[in-house]
Amino acid sequence: WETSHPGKEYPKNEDGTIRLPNKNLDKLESDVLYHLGLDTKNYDLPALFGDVKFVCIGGTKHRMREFAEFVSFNVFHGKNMKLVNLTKHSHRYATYKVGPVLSVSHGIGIPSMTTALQEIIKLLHYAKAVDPIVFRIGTSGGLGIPPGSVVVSSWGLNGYLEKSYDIPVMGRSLKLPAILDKRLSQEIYSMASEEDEFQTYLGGTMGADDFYRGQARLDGPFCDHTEEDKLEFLEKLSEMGVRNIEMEAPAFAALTKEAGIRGAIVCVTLINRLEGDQVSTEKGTLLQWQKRPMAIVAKFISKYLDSM
Ligand code: R2B
Ligand code: URA
Repeated sequence: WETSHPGKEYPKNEDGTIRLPNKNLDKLESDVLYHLGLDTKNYDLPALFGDVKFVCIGGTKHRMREFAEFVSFNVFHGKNMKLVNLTKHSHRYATYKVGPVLSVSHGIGIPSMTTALQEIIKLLHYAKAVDPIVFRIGTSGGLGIPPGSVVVSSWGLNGYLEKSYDIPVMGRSLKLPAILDKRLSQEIYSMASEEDEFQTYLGGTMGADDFYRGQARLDGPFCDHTEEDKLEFLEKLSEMGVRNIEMEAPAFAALTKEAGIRGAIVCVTLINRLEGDQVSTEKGTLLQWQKRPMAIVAKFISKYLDSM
């Protein structure tokens, strides 16, 4: 059984702060952002996070610390260097703040990412941050493009090949559209330059709920399809305009849209899935490639701040 609910989008307040329509929140004496290790009673969230303009989320704690360092050096020229993990005692996600930029890890897959993202949305609301933009920087498997390429997502596709994020709620499926902010994705795509040593593409991103079978891999512990089935499926995705496969895109697209927040996904591809399944590129190269989405987002942030 599937019940479709039209995806609602909640406009921001006139001053650009985030409006949350959930009236139950008004009844709380204090709100605990459990996985971020923050709450509205013991922390002055407007003082701590009220100046946030950009939130960048990504899978690993290590990468998000690197992004904070990258922004510190490249956007703020080494100022604001002392990096402290602000959510250390939650033992879940790592959060770093460099001026108006927040860098937060989200783990692997939709449930882990949406737990972090929903608490970030509440945090931005309580902090009264004005017109914040949220990015996901990540890794992915590419479709027919050279490994090391960057994909800026225009939409997310779920495992059933629908451009939606489907979440079971009380025994029914809630369906939210997974379309990303078109202007923002194009602005980010336009950051790519001929001098880059890699190609950047704009296209659809499939977010699978599994790394192995869910991405048609043949190298998991279980496999019930053939190589021909896999290639046929990946070709079909390509024809639909999908450029890469990762594990969070539809949910990220849907929740940022629902909150009325501009959001973008920028991923590097670690492998061409038409040529294989194993991510076997040398570690140092993989780490270098992961800097590519960082560089693009940092360039966007610099440009944005210069124009303010
Ligand atoms: C990309 O990489 C991770 C799996 O290796 C997952 O979080 C994703 O979306
Ligand atoms: N992350 C994924 O989810 N899939 C890949 O193929 C590579 C990274």
